[in-house]
Amino acid sequence: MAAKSGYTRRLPLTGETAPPPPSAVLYVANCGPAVGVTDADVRSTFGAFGEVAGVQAADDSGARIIVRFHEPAAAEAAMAALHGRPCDLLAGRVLHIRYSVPVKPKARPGGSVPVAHAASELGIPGIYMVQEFVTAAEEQELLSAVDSKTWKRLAKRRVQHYGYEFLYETRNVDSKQFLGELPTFVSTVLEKIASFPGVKDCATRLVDQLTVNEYPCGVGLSPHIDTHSAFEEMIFSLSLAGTCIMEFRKYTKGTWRAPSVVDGVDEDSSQEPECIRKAIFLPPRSMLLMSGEGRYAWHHYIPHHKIDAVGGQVIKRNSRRVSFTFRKVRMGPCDCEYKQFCDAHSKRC
Ligand SMILES: O=C(O)CCC(=O)C(=O)O
Repeated sequence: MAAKSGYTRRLPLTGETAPPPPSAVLYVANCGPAVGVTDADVRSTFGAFGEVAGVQAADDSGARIIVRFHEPAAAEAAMAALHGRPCDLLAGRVLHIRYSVPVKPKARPGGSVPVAHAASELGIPGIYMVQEFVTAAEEQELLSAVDSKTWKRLAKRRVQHYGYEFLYETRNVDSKQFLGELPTFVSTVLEKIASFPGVKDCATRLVDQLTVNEYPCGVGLSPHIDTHSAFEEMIFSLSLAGTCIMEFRKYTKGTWRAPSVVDGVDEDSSQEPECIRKAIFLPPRSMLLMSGEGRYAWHHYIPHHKIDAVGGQVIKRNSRRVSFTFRKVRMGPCDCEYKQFCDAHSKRC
């Protein structure tokens, strides 16, 4: 994750056994506005060990901060007293503290992307978003329905699959293993999908696979393009309960790459090459359609943030987000126009 402060925690070097060199700067996890700790709390807690030169957010999470002392000895004393044990001045909160180092500059320009409130502001062909797609009562019914079913636990989130099981190792499905029709609790959503703006073909059955994702607060999803050979063109994603930002990335030297997600463990994407980035805010009850270029050629990504900056507003992700992603399993070859992003094309060549 990019560090806004210009500092990050110092990771031990391979084979390192000696204690880390002293530094006046500390990286403090489990501390910050997202977990109810104010700047004043931090200054009074750490100020007991020496003059605090500055306190800043370590990243966008709201739960990790950088504390800068003037003297390394003060940082050392604070770490010895506060790391890994309940802190009385912070209502028993356990802080995780390391020495901090300046972040190395990245090869590509990073930083935040302006966040759109409407798909039309994104200017990505094939991406549509409808707010209040389901009512608050329908949202509650959908949440109760999935909460009464069995969740499958992945590393950072829980999932359910209907129609066909989604296989994370290959990011594909076994199209011969039909699990059955989509559950009746999504019937209203399916009816509404057929009248979605941008939906080209209402006559055929539009979707037959559903993945329900439950993301705890602050958990995101690594950048990916849904495998072309696995699913047809239209992918619908309904957001419930919580909010998120969805970022779209088009790699300028894009080619199809092997999936980077195994068993739901999302890899760090900070080493990604140069790309065009656009972002949209997804409120609860909104439906997103990814089709055409937006589905086939742009990666979609949910940053791991506890706090999202949307326009001038700071939006706390203080609830889980549950998404219902509806797709249609592809039974024939993919004949999209976006060959450089197409796994089916790269297999044929
Ligand atoms: O949570 C979402 O809205 C997107 C889910 C998604 O992209 C996926 O399951 O592959």
